[in-house]
Amino acid sequence: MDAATFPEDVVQVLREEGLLNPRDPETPVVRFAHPAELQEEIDFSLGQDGCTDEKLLSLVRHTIQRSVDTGHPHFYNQLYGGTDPYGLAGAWVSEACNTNQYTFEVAPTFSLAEHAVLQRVLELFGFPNGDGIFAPGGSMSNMYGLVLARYRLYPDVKTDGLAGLPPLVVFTSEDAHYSTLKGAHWLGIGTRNVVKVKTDAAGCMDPKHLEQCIIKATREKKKPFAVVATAGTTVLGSFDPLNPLADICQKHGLWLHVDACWGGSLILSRKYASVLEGIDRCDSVAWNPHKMLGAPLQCSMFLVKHEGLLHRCNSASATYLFQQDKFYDVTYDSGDKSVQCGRKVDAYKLWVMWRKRGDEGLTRLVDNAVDCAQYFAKIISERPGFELVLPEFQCTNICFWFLPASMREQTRDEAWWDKLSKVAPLIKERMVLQGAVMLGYQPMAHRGLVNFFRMVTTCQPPPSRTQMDFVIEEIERLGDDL
Ligand code: ABU
Repeated sequence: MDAATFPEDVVQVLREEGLLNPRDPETPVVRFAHPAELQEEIDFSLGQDGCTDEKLLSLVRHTIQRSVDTGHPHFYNQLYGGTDPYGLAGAWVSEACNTNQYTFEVAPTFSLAEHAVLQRVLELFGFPNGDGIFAPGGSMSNMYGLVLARYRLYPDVKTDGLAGLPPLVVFTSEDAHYSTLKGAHWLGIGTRNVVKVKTDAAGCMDPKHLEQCIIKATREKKKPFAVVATAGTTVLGSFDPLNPLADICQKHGLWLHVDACWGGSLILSRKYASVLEGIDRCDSVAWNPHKMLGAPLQCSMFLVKHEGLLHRCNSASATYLFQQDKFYDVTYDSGDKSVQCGRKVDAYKLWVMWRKRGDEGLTRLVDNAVDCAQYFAKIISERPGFELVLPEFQCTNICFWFLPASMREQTRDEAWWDKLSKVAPLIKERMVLQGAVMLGYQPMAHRGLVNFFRMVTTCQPPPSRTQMDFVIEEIERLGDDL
């Protein structure tokens, strides 16, 4: 063993630990240990002296063994799952090549791969003359939308800052992701200037209420400038109605950004893409293939309809990096469109997956993920003890309560709801300690909903009906005595 061969030794450990093969569903998703126990078990300390390769390899093995196996068929805990094996291979290549995505000069092949992926995605979303950039996660991609919206309205903000501008107001739904709040803080807009628009019973932004909010903000001498719609909300997986929202934004001169980080993958579906109708009328979109599609984390992109705007808004024209007198075609030097300087090669892993599978292969994977989620919803809608939070779900999030036998046929008074709020956390604790399956839970205060489970299917590893049945039986096994 030596430094040069250490990566190969690690690959061997990954193989031995089963991370490079389809998992045996009988193995645990997680072998949980509390932080203090883990610190006892694995020596995380750093100091003057290094260790042997053998010791390091044993630490790596232990790290893997105590990590959550997100590639396990029964990991349904988040809006991501396992990685597409082709994507993982692509990630290894870009990691091994260790370069920076900013110029063709140092990333020739990766720049062309990024360009190819963006072109295909722009076509799919209906932005034929658009532009895009990979960003470190959905929150950053959503922030790009706000920056561009503001820049289009007030280009001088780039040089002069916010002084002299009226208070800018952004609108997003009460079910939307918190990244708009964080973005508003970071961009000097202020979280109080994020107006939460009501959602309807299905969790979709109410266009009428949006228009009322815009009119109210204008009367208060504020400047409405952007709407952040959501295509696939984090908890309920709901899709805001993009055509009506685009009509309102057009009428009032607002930028329409769509946070499609989660639900954007449905653009690839033959059966379910209609939930994204109207996305071609929006100004910008954020999409995370590292979520449903199973590209290795992280893989997030920002797309904009307007040609040249991304560069004009973000460029700083560093003369040591983006020289315009280079001997090659500098249009492939994408770095100056980004807010970052150093930027990981996030496009290549997606390119490898897509090149292998084609649109057809990705479509089949997305359709299967949604089909399985729909099957899960159907089964529990007919199963004693399970209650769906919504009658229908538009994405692969299925939200539900489990009622232990002792709680069925009981009066649903305050004490009953209080008891129900404790059921999901208790089942989740048992679930994690036993390790056979992982799914998430949360309350939804603005809807008056106590803790409920959120089951999420993704493309990798491709889920099956048998797995869905197992989850239902496991929840019954873990929770029926409560
Ligand atoms: N960016 C939202 C992800 C949250 C989740 O995985 O549940």
